[in-house]
Amino acid sequence: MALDKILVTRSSLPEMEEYVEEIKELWENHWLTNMGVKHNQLKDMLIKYLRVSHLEMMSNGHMALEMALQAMKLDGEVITSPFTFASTTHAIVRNGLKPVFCDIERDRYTMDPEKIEALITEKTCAILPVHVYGNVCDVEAIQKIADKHGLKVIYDAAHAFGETYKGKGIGTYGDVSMFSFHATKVFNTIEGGAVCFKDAGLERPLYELKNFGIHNAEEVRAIGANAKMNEFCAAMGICNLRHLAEEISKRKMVYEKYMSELSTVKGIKLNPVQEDLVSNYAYFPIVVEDEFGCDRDVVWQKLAENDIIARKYFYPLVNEYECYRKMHNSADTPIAKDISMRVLTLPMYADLDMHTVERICAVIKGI
Ligand code: T4K
Repeated sequence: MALDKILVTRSSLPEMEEYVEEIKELWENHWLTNMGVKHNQLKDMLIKYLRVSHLEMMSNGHMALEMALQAMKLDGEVITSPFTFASTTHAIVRNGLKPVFCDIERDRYTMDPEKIEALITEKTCAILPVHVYGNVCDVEAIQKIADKHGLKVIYDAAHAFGETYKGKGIGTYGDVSMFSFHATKVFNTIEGGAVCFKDAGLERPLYELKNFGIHNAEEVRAIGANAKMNEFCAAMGICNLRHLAEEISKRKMVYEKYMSELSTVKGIKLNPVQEDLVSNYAYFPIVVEDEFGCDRDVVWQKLAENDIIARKYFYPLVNEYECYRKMHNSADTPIAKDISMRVLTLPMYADLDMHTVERICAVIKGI
């Protein structure tokens, strides 16, 4: 991709000198992975930052979700959203579980709690909703349903790092939450992720599962994977976490600029921050409504002609993927289907300058 293009996001990086300083120690101790000093330091920092009781770091968000589902020893059907990245559903299926797709709410793009109960069968073991774009699911309604039916709740919080809802860290809702620290996320460790959980009993299984299920030098108790975060990634996380508050406040300025530029454009639906949410401004989605006069793909094309590469997160829906469409029908999730045809996420990152935001909005207004 040419560097002069404006891409949907751009990784945050610390000053190079800061990172070099942070990794110097690794040349002294030659300990590069397998839960070293940086890994443990970042873990402690994250527990405080996210205001959670338990957390295990992983090599990426996807493995965090896979390991969490395995550690919970779930069996049967999992109610989830098709309006997400491939990872969410793949983690379910790769654990031998069956995804059951629930439609989303039109305004916040997260699982519609009113549609969950109709999907519950005697095989349902869990609900796995997604905090899409950093919009928080209706956590209270979902918990009520889970409690009533004895189901676990696992949140895909890949987009929601650092958010608080009603004064509580977002990772404290449900039984488990997964965060992604991928290069494209608000907080990155290059590749990385974490799982936060309430049940202290999951700590040891998660620690062992991410290290091949090794219990001790002579005993392997479970069929684990290799999902350890290495020391270079953890060091990047330590540096990036120091600057995160500033990064999020810059994102907020970008968000406010977009809102003021686009709020008067008829047919462009914006995504206001929910009440009681301290947002991380992860993404800037717009929904192109009929009133705009042309469809989402035209908007995407016009932006691309101007070297602005917006992305259709999330199109197609997961239940339309080649690997799932024989078993699932996107007509069963009509709102998710409709939004996936209309949504566009505009460039959003801390260093996006106001002049570029104006230029992006001018292209949209010009259509
Ligand atoms: N659940 C949800 C809801 C998720 O959105 C994701 C990941 C996961 C689970 C899984 O978490 P991880 O296992 O990834 O930790 C990107 C990311 O690769 C993916 O992490 C993310 N969601 C997804 C929404 O977006 P692509 O295929 O769109 O990435 P790509 O390579 O096209 O990059 C998008 C833009 O980001 C580029 O145009 C420029 C920028 N970029 C990219 C990279 C790789 C950078 O600035 N630096 C970089 O190093 O999936």
